[in-house]
Amino acid sequence: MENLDQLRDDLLGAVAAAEDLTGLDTVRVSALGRKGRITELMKGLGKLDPDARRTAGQDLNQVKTAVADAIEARKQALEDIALEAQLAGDAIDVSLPIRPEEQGLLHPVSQTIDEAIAILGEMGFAVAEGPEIEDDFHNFTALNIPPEHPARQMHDTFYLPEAEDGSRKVLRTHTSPVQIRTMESTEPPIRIIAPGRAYRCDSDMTHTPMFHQVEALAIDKETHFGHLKGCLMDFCSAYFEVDDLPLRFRPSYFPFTEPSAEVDIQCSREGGTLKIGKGDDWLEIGGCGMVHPNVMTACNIDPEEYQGFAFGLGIERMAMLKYGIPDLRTFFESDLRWLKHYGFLPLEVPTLIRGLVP
Ligand code: 2NL
Repeated sequence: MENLDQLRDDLLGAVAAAEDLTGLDTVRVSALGRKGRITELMKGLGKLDPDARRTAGQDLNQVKTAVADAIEARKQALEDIALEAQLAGDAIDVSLPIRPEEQGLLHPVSQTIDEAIAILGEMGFAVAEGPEIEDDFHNFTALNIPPEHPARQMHDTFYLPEAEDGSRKVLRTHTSPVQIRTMESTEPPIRIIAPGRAYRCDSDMTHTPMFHQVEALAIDKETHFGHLKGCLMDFCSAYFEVDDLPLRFRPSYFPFTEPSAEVDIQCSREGGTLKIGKGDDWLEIGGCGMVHPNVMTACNIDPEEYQGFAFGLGIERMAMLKYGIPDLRTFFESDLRWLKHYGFLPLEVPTLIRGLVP
């Protein structure tokens, strides 16, 4: 058993030299496996006489334990190294710049509503909101549009299924019911705007079944048509970014205002390009008037004590005119190329520099 020292040194050297777990296992099998060198020597012990067997057995066991311990220690070390390497590979470098992210853009309708709110907000109007599914009273009756009034047919109303009491709710055909609700619940003075969606069963080149309006309402003891004119003039100059933009008020009819007018802005169509504020042409942008006494009464406001003005503008039309969008129907096709072209960065509010700073 002289060569036991040699055998131990050999095996311990091989264990130390193993560079990975597979290599280490090969060493283990060659030493302690079924045909390993130590195992073979163990088998040979039986041929020795008892005294020699005892000493040789003890010596061999020491070698076996030393080799097994060395394998276990090396295995631990190799596993630690492997874990370290994996952790180093998986590490997140928080100093790396982020991957470029898709930047969403604001739809021109949202941008135009934001601009209208900013301008009219600066003039003292608060934003009011209300349901898009309305009852007949708030959408029609309170607005001086009684049953059988021709304006009901004109409105191309979307009706919801009939309720048990025979009443039918509607998709609001304008944002006016928001103002009706405010008048019902608020003591004048009132200064509100109602931007939002409206619905009419109408679809062609210049109409979509869902569209957007912003309406304004001002009620006080001495509110008069001069206030309405001044308000619309200031709004249009700020929105279209044209100083002293000429406006024209054309007599018209709405059931909810008296007198009523349509509002035109001056423009030129020379050479096929539209220029706002120049030339001798006119372009309609909305309607307005003094709130009809019947509307006041329907909302429990005494028309002998208070009077007010209202106006309504079409958002899509305002956006098309300012941003040169030729076709209304493209607004709601959800074409990402269109939105990339006409969309706005979320914090871009170009008109406000001129509109809000005198
Ligand atoms: C248009 C015309 C208009 C109103 C809307 C209104 C609301 C109440 C009372 C009285 Cl609660 N009037 N709104 C008044 C005149 C015209 O809109 O052509 N819009 C695009």
